[in-house]
Amino acid sequence: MGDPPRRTARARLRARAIPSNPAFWRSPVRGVRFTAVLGLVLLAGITVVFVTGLLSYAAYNPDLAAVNDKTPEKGWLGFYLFAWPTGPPWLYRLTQGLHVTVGVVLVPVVLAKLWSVIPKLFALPPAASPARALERISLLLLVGGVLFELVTGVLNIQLEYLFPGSFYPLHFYGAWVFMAAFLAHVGLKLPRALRVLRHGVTRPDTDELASPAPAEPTVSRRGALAMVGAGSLLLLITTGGRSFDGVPRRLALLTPRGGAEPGSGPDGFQINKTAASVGVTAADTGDGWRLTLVGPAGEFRLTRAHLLAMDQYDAALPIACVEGWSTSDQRWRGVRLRDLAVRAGHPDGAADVLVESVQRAGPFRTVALRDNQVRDPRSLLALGVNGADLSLDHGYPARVIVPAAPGVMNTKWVTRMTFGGL
Ligand SMILES: Nc1nc2c(c(=O)[nH]1)N[C@H]1C(S)=C(S)[C@@H](COP(=O)(O)O)O[C@H]1N2
Ligand SMILES: [Mo]
Repeated sequence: MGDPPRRTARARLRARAIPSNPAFWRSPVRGVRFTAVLGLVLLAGITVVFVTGLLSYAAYNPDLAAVNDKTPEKGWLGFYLFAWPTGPPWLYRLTQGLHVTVGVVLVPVVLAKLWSVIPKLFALPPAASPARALERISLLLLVGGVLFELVTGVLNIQLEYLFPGSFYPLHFYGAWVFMAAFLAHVGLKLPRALRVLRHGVTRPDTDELASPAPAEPTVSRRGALAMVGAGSLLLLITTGGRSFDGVPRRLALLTPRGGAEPGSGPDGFQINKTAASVGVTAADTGDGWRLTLVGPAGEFRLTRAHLLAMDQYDAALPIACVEGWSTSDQRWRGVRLRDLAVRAGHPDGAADVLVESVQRAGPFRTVALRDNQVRDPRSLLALGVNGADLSLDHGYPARVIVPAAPGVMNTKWVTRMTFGGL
C-alpha cells in the first residue's frame, strides 16, 4: 500500500494543470466585481458602436438604388432604414467617428473582459443542463461575434479594401448575430453585475469568478483596471485624432489619414483614393471631358466652361469617410445639384440622381443620391475648393459634395448625372 495522502496531493497538483479545473486559474484579480465593471463599460460602449453602425448603413441610402446597397440580401434587417438627413453637416463625421473610435478604444476592454471570465469558458461539463447548453452556445456567438466584428472592422480601416465588396455583408450580418447573443447575455448577467457593484460581494465563497487557489497579488484590481484604461486611452490618442486637424491628427499614428497633412495648399486635406490609384488619367479629365446631364428634358453635354458660367455657390462642408477619419469644413465652390436637376427637367429641383464617375473600375465609381440631398442648397457639384480649382486627386474637373453624407457619396471625377427614374 502506498501513502494515500501524498498521492492525493500529487493528483491535486496534476488536476491543477488542466484549464478545466478552476484552481488552474490563479490570478487574484479575477472576480465578479472586476468583470462587472468591464461589463458595464462594454454595455455602454457596444451600444454606441451598434447604433452608430446601423446609422452608417442607413446613411448609404441602400434602399434607394442597387449601386448603394452593399448588403442586398439584408431582407428584414433593413426594417429601420430611413431617408438620411442633410443636416447638421457634421452628422456623419460624428456618428462614424464615434463608431470607429469607440470600437477601437473598446479593444483592451474586450480583451480584459475575456481574460476575466476565461475559467468559465473552460469549465466542464460543457452542458450540465439544457439551460447551460444554451448559455454556452450564446457565449460562443458572443465571444466569436465580438472578435469577428473587431477584426473585420480594424482590417477595413487599416487596409481599406481587403474584402472588396464583402466587408459590408460580413460586418453587417456579424453585428446582428453578435447583438442577439449580446442581448441574451446582458439579460442574464446585468442584474447580478448591478447587485455586485451596488452591494459588493457579501460572502467571498459566492464569487464564482474568484480563483479558489489565488496566487500572491502582483497588482490590485484597481491597478489592473487602470492598465486597461491606459490601453484604451493610448488607442484613443493614436486613432481618435484623425477627425481633427493639427496636433490631434499628427498623434493619430495608427490610422490611415492620420499623420501629417498632405501638403498645405488649398487642396492640402486628406485624399482617399488618388486619381492614379484608380486609373483616372489626365486624358479622362482634360479638354475632352464632358458632363452628361440626363432627365425628362433630354440629354445635355456640358463642358467645364458651361458649368462655370452657371450660378456658383459656396458651401463649407467636411469629408467624413466610413473608415472614421474626417476633414474639417472645406470651402467648396460650384454648381448646386438642384440647379442641375432643374436643368435636367425637374422644375422643383428635387429628384433622385444617379452619379457616375469617369473612373472605370472600383467600388465607388457610381452612387445614387436621394431627392432631399439634391434639393439641399449646400449640395454642390464642386468645381473648386478653398479658393482654387479642384486638384486631380480631389476630383477635378467636378465632384459631388453633400452635407452630412458619408464620404463615399461624394463622387469624384463625375461625368454623368441621371436625374429621376432610379
Ligand atoms: N470616383 C470616386 N469617387 C470617390 C471615391 C472613389 O474611390 N472613386 N472614394 C470616395 C470616398 S470613400 C471618400 S472618403 C471620398 C474622399 O474624398 P477626397 O479623396 O477628396 O478626400 O471620395 C469619395 N469619392
Ligand atoms: Mo471613404
